[in-house]
Amino acid sequence: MSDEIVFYHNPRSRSQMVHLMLEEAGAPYRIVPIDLDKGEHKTPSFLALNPMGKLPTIVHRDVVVTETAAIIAYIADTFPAAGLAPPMGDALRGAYYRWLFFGAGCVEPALLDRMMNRPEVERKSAVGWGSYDEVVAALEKALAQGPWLLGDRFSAADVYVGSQIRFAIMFGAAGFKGKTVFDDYVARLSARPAAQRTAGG
Ligand SMILES: N[C@@H](CCC(=O)N[C@@H](CS)C(=O)NCC(=O)O)C(=O)O
Repeated sequence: MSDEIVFYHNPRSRSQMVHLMLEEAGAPYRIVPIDLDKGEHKTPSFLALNPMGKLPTIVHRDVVVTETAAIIAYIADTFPAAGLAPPMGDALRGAYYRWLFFGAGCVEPALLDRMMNRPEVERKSAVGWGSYDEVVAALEKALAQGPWLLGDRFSAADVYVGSQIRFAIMFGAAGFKGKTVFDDYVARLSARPAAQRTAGG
């Protein structure tokens, strides 16, 4: 069976993060371009893969994986030679999971709240991501030592959360833009060869 990952991609979408991850991992892949304007993500054949009709979506060895964070974690584990996930039993595995899941469970909804001007709920204790400001502060603290979320070790968590932070800065999100800790982190990410290979898509 081919080891090639079939990657359904549109550069104007979250699949950009997966593109970066595929390059970081040195994984074999083939891009299937998806034109969102033409609704190619809502065709019966695409919906058979991902009933949400969303990107990113990959197929590897006949297995479909969706959800950006899950795909990134899957690639890290499937191509271990790239060293993008601390192995089972490594103490850093805890921090690795922590920041990957924080990206999906906290950064993503907090950022969308802010970008869509959704009012913050009154009962912060009942909301998994607390508040936008707390999410920003947690990331700032996590990166205070650097250079990466796991300290000296670059990981797939940086691919995911780093891309979210880059996106936040690009859109001028308060708390991210103009803050040295985030600017320097994104500059380190952008200097990586994989980031340069995938710049613009
Ligand atoms: N929870 C998903 C969200 C994916 C998502 O919303 N993708 C957008 C593009 S950035 C999409 O495909 N939107 C098209 C649509 O829903 O019609 C993830 O993290 O991967």
